[in-house]
Amino acid sequence: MKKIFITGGAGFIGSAFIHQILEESSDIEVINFDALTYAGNPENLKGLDETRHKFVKGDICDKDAVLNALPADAEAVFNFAAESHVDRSITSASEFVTTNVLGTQVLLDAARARNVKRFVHISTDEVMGSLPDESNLYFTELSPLKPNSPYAASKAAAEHFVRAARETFGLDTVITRCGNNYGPRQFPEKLIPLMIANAMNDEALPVYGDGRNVRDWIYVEDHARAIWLAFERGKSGEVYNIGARNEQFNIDVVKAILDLLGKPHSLIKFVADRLGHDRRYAIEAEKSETELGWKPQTDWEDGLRKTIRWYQENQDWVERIRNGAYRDYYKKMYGASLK
Ligand code: NAD
Ligand code: TDX
Repeated sequence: MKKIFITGGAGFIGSAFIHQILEESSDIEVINFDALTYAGNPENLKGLDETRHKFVKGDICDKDAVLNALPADAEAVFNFAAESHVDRSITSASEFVTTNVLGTQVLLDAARARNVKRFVHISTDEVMGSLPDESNLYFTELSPLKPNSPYAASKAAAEHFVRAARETFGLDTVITRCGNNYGPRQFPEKLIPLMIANAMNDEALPVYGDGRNVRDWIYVEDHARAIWLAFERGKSGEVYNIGARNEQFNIDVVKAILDLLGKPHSLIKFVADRLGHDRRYAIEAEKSETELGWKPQTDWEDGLRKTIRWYQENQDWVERIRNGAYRDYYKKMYGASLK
């Protein structure tokens, strides 16, 4: 069995990655190291082949816990663990510095100590800042890092430490930078699941500013596949942008969700804009396509339909979150109570 160490595997993308890896292989064993913060959910791990999935509850900032869980000569560390929500980073940035920066450094040190063969760091397009409205400019791997939110700044800082571990100590590293993911099991604080959950409950859909911000959406399983290929085929020290060439205005995403659910557009409510709100993300993914032989497989309409169906069929999953600490978060964030 080949051992891989995954951090943040109880979250949205990490859990999708583990489901995919275990379904598509027979010789890989996963150690899933996750602190189970508000965003980590053991329900996301249901249905995994338990003989090849070992869950360890732990914080990536805890050096001893990481060293205890990380097997010597593991094939790879895949670092998904992070504080991942921009709005929360605007309210309070310290947790983002701790987990996203310090936690990454702890993992890099542990990977060297355990002689791990490759360190795959999951970063984001947001480290490159914002593109002008409706321009023909795109993020490439050569775009400068210009993070605008505390979240993006912490992810950019983490990338620098990953690079430094390679340049200084020769650790084999690969960084992936993906755009906005959507799909099953995404925590409802993020745009798409928030709008689906609110629409299903006939609640207002809060759209920031003029709704004309652009995000480049990718189905989570396509992202997961690209990460695996970056591990298998990526060149050491390289960065790979991942995107499905699918730019959408936020307002169009929200209207599409309402239409697919058969709900009225009158549920849309324009609210105050996010501070420092990035206008447009758009990814040039040619390097991943040519060097990794990767291509997204899920078309936007199909992906959105599948995603909505998952939330309709898993209302218990959504309701358990909406009835927990998320309820207070929502009230503070949006000044409105969930039903
Ligand atoms: P998520 O918030 O759904 O999950 C994060 C997971 O990390 C949770 O399971 C949480 O319990 C765990 N975690 C948090 N702090 C931890 C700590 N200190 N120690 C151990 N575990 C901890 O996030 P996601 O959307 O799945 O994102 C995963 C990664 O992908 C993140 O690094 C994020 O920056 C990156 N990313 C996300 C997107 C997106 O659209 N969601 C896009 C590009 C990149
Ligand atoms: O209630 C909302 N209303 C709204 O208009 C929310 C939650 C969001 N929005 C807007 C803000 C953004 O323009 O929707 C867009 C998407 O917002 P988020 O889902 O919060 O994602 P974003 O800020 O773009 O960041 C995401 O993509 C990159 C992920 O959360 C990050 O983890 C990832 O790195």
